[in-house]
Amino acid sequence: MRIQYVTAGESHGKALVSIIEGIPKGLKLDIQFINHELIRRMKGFGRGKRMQIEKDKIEVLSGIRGGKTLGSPIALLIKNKDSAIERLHSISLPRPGHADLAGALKYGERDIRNILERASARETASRVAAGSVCKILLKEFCVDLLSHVVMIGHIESEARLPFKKMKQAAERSPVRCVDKDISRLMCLEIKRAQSNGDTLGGVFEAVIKGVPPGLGSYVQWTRRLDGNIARAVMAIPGIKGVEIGFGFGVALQSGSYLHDEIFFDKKIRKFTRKTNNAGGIEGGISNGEDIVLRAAMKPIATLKKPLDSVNIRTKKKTKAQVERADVSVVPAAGVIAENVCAIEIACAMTEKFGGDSLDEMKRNYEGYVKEMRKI
Ligand code: EPS
Repeated sequence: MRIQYVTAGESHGKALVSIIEGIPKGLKLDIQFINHELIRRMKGFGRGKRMQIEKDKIEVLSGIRGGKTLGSPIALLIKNKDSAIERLHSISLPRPGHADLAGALKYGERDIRNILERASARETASRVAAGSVCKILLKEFCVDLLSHVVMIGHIESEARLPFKKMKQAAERSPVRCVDKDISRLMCLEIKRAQSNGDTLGGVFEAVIKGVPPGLGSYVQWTRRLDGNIARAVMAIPGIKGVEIGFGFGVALQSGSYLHDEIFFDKKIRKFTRKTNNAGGIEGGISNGEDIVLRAAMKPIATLKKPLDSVNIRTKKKTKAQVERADVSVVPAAGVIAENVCAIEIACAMTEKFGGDSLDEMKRNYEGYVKEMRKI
């Protein structure tokens, strides 16, 4: 059985909820770790006032006894402090770039409030809660994930470090950029956008380490690991492009340059590569190298200097709605991507190694690794 999850909750409703099914029995859930992931999502220079109001933390509603999973669905609750949904004013001025107009047309809605409450990126807190449960499962199999910001506006960082160092350096930076000087420039760029009543997008990179070869499959398009990862990352609000490995750059390279040549290390009895342009996935299957992806995020659609729009009730020309909002959320998007990727990898792991309990899953995993060595 694959892991499945759903989320519920409006941005200013009582709470956000995640229900996750398919996590094996016997996994020790570190609640502090889950809460820490939620706080990581709230951080980043460029965040707005809402993040000063909330202090996201989970309450476990089901699926756990004595600190360990029962194998039953896990329900997690995050209470909203700003939960005034019933008292909030109605909205009729759609923001270009937001779900406002398309959502109003789709649901036959004249109050955009009823659209934006669920379309808000606040929902991603529930995805991070579900993702962090999957991160805990992946830790049992030595799979680890990181994200770092490589571009905000026009400011770009080309710095790449070994996994552990990159993870630590991203955590220290206010914009999750591993280059200190570029970090400072990114903060200045965000300040400049803020003083102009504007917003900024950017690019983050995520790296997944320790993924065994053989996750995902080419036998059915729905099982391709790259397809599932790209879908999960593209489904983060504001994401407009996802690249795996060399990404769009592959179109410019010849095959002889691009493809990662195969070697065999007799000592450790392992196939090795000197390059990883494939980004760890070939034929829709993990190949044992790090999975590397990047995603481009558009600037936030709520502008202090609003763009032209049309009042959906009167049809008169107007300026778009001005709301409390963030200036840039690229660092947070990276953290969300880590967590949704953790869900996809955990899905593929449970698909391959199955098992109702963690012990059973581990036995299956170890057996597979042993057999793989014989090839
Ligand atoms: C968010 C909470 C929201 C926004 C942001 C993400 O809070 P509020 O709307 O009350 O200020 O800060 O939402 C958006 C970027 C969006 O486009 O809706 C959060 O928890 O991440």
